[in-house]
Amino acid sequence: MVEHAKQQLFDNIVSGIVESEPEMVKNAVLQCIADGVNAQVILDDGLKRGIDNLGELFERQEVFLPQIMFGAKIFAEAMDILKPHLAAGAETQTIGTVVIGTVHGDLHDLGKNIVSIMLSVSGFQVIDIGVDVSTDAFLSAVRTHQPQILGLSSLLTTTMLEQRFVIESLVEAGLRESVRVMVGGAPVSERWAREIGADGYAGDANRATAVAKSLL
Ligand code: B1M
Repeated sequence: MVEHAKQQLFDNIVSGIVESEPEMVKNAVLQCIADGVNAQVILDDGLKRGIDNLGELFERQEVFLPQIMFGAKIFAEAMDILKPHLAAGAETQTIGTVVIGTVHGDLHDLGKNIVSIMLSVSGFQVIDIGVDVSTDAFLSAVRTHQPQILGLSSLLTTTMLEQRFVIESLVEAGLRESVRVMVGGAPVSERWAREIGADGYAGDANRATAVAKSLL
């Protein structure tokens, strides 16, 4: 496919997310797939760029919450189209179980969902327990599913603190030795992960897969 035509499709995806035009995004994603563009590239150069642009506009108060919510919906719908293509060539053998969720007080799930998809594609059984997950619910999921890895996602500087709380609660419940904890999300860093006693940190979904494998 000609480079400038591909770039035009990525630009349509970005504009469609920023300008609340779901059909523009859907058509551009489908066209990219039909043209054989790699699903991961569509995600990175189209969808993620679009939602990041929207976030920057929000920060500058040039768009407001309803536009972000609509952009997130468009993103999620496009992910439904991309998911089978990301999963093409997926591992069929299960290499471990991951329980993953977004911490209490936090409703952001686009990134967590991508991490879940990439972990599944890499052979993990993923038990996604959703958003705004209480510490008790994380502990209960660890008891029930006995995963090798517990994944805690957080997108807000305020809810990052919940990651620490979950780890402390695992210790108090006598469960800490039974599970490795991986943390992630935009405000989270390697340093924060070390500070709260997590076993691993990943800055993006591909890294999350590599880190999860290293934690097994
Ligand atoms: Co909100 N939001 N939001 N938001 N939102 C941010 C995060 C913000 C940075 C926007 C901004 O001001 N620029 C800001 C946070 C500021 C801060 O804390 N420092 C913010 C705010 C303030 C808020 C509200 C408080 C706004 C309000 O109400 N006034 C509110 C909070 C609601 C709540 O959670 N209680 C809110 C609400 C929302 C929506 C609901 C409208 C929507 C979320 C919809 C949804 O997720 N279903 C939303 C969105 C979409 C965003 C932005 C624009 C995009 C986030 C996103 O999905 N990115 C965001 C700005 C931004 O980040 N550019 C923003 C795409 C996604 C693929 O990336 O999530 O980073 P990300 O995931 C990556 C990595 O972080 C990593 O891998 C993923 C894939 O590569 N990763 C992990 C994620 N989890 C991981 C876990 C791992 C490992 C890696 O291991 C377990």
